[in-house]
Amino acid sequence: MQVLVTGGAGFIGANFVQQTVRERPDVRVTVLDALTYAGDRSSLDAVADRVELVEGSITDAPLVDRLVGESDLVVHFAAESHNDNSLNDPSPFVQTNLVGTFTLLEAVRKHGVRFHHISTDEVYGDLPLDTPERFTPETPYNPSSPYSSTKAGSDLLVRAWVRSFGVQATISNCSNNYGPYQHIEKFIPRQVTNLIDGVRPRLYGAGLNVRDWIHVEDHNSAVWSIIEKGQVGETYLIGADGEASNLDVVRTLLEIFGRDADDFDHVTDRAGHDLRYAIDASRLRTELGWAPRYTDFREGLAATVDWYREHEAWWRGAKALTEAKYARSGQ
Ligand code: NAD
Ligand code: TDX
Repeated sequence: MQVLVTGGAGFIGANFVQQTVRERPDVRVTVLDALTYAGDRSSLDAVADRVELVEGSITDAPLVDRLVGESDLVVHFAAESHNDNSLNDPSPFVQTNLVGTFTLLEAVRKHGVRFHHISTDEVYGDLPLDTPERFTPETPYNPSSPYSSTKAGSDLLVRAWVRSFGVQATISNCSNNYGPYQHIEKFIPRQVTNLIDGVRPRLYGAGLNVRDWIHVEDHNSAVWSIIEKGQVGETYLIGADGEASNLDVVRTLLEIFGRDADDFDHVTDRAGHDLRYAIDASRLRTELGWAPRYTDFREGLAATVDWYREHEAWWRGAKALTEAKYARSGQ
């Protein structure tokens, strides 16, 4: 099987490619990635001899048409993915997340190629802090940020191409991922690399916002379950019952680093900051028989800390620039 992975040099995509090459000798992988600030060729070093990396944009229709025409399956990870960046400049989010997804859909429609669209739980907006309520596939779309609204729009394009044109597509909406190769602009690797540098972690606002954490390998095993066993036209929510407040995550990291529990700073809150995300993944578990492997969040975090300690060369180059960007917004 020939698989085209868009965004395969980014965090989740690179983990997906590495896992796929390791576990599926029958699959040949081509990566299409624009290598933006978030993409890193070296994230595929371990599998470079088994993977073709094409540097280019998913908005480039002739290139997309050619690569899709050579594939049996497209797994679409490529996106502008950071909420804070989308508040500073939404324009690349509209281009990549909306126009890029549209370009891919037109190509899979023309060539009759199976498509899996990677999306986020943020399309559903947020939940109150103190309720047992969780997102389900029936929760109405209600995105808050330029990032999540462009992801919501891309999901709706996929649904329309399934219904109107019979495109063979599935969608997954996953909660917050953590693990190796995540860009250090994101919450967990930002705090981990701060702590490695002896800098105090930075919590937006009071730090009470809740995210539902899943290890990236569990996200990717769920994606393969959906590709192999999911029903075309359907949406699957991916989550591993990993709810934790940002404050809890920072306290756990401080403990792993042997630092005082109050050794952090509160900084300017994010505009429109979603309060809580929580996923009900029972459909994935019952219908497709999927289960996560990383069920101990502290253990997963400790392994992630070790990875960043051992791979300083991978992230060091981006640290000063990333922090300078945050400093400009008081974060
Ligand atoms: P990332 O920012 O780490 O990686 C995105 C990749 O896409 C990069 O390699 C980048 O170079 C590439 N890219 C960007 N614009 C492109 C373009 N125009 N053409 C081709 N490639 C382009 O993002 P991530 O965290 O790995 O997220 C991957 C996908 O998973 C996204 O669709 C995101 O919405 C979704 N998602 C992420 C999370 C999370 O917690 N990180 C959770 C749920 C869903
Ligand atoms: O320094 C920080 N301090 C802080 O308190 C940063 C960078 C973030 N935060 C907070 C904001 C969020 O409540 O931590 C939480 C997580 O922040 P991010 O890592 O930016 O993730 P989030 O905005 O929740 O979105 C992530 O999960 C869903 C991914 O970036 C998205 O791509 C995915 O769709």
